[in-house]
Amino acid sequence: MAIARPIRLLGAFSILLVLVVVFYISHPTQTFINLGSRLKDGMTRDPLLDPTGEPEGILWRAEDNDYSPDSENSARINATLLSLVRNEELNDLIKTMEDLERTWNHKFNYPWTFMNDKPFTEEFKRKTQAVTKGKCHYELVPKEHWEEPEWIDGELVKESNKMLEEAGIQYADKSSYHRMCRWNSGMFYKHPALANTRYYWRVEPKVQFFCNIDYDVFRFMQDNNKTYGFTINLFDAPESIPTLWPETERFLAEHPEYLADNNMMEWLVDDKLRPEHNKKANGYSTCHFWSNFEIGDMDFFRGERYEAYFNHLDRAGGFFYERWGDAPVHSIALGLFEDASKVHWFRDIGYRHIPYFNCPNSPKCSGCKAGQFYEGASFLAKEDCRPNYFKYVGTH
Ligand SMILES: Nc1nc2c(ncn2[C@@H]2O[C@H](COP(=O)(O)OP(=O)(O)OP(=O)(O)O)[C@@H](O)[C@H]2O)c(=O)[nH]1
Ligand SMILES: *[C@@H]1O[C@H](CO)[C@@H](O)[C@H](O)[C@H]1NC(C)=O
Ligand SMILES: *[C@@H]1O[C@H](CO)[C@@H](O)[C@H](O)[C@H]1NC(C)=O
Ligand SMILES: [Mg+2]
Repeated sequence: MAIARPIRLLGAFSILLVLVVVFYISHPTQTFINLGSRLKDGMTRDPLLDPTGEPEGILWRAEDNDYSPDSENSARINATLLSLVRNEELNDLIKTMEDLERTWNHKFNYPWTFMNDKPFTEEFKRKTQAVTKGKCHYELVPKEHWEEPEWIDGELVKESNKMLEEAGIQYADKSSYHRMCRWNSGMFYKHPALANTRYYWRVEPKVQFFCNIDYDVFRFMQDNNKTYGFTINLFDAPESIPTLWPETERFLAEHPEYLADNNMMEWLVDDKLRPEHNKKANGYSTCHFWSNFEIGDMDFFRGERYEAYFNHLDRAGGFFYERWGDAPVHSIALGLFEDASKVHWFRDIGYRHIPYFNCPNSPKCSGCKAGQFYEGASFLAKEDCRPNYFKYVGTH
């Protein structure tokens, strides 16, 4: 019996449709990751509620490669876990190290590098090395990387910090906090001990990790040409950075050639989600990658564009006269000078630094609630800048 051509086509189409549906139902993770692009209507629902798997592409696994701790020819690349930390934070650091070793590093045995403006104690060295099979390095931060540069006016710092503190800016009157922010902005990658290292994963004491990660995260960065990976995207306190954006604009006017073609400008200058923030920060949305977590390629920071930008900011003095954080500084630089495709959201890395989370929906995770962004007072919900990031840059 002859079947009319349109009916035959319809039949074929239906079968194809069923196949597609079956494929998507049986591959929920991939389906979601394939949608990893812009959320044009903003974030109507937290993407972390959807099933999250591993990123696409070839992933290096500990079962298939040599990641044994002492191997000379291991599959490890040029990378280290990196922590600026004080001796007094030892116990908090150990808990964090145990988290990261359990979920990831006991499989890959990457080295740890600890940095401090004061010498580490023997107890610190003994107890940290006991947590990992990876090699631990203990480094002193040179004074010239830590202390205020000579052009900073001490009297002016005191006065302006007093005013910031009165305006409610946390840590504004702690000189160590300002130094730490400047060091994380423009100094860490200049430490001689890191001269032969390209990638770093920044780790702070007290942060938590919740999900098993079964691939070499550093290799992932290298293989996919990623410059920077983040977990959490936030608004900043505009009072801590009133002149950061104006200085940035001045720098850009001198160096328009540094602006990347596929940059993240819209995310940096949005004035719709929190107009007051943009106004008080003089044109900057204050949105940033929360830098207590970062996995990065130090070649970016060591490159001409970032170096010139940091030097410009350093001369302007806002690390001390205001309270510029390394988070907005890194974020603005990446947003202006780097191609947006080179920044990666590590949605699969369950992470917490009080009071915020990145907690994916995955059987690999335990100890956090999928899609929970904050813990504590409800005003914290407003600090979430992911809606803008996903809208203007994407969910990749
Ligand atoms: N060695 C050393 N490490 C420091 C100093 N100040 C801060 N750090 C480290 O720098 C990182 C960031 O400091 P935090 O005090 O956690 O700053 P924060 O995350 O903005 O503040 P919290 O919300 O209180 O955690 C942590 O890893 C600290 O251990 C310092 O003066 N010396
Ligand atoms: C490691 O990275 C640094 C900085 O990018 C580079 O100078 C060095 O050649 C690299 N070493 C190896 C073995 O790849
Ligand atoms: C990464 O960059 C190299 C060199 O530019 C290129 O050959 C390679 O295809 C890129 N890989 C990916 C995954 O984009
Ligand atoms: Mg902290």
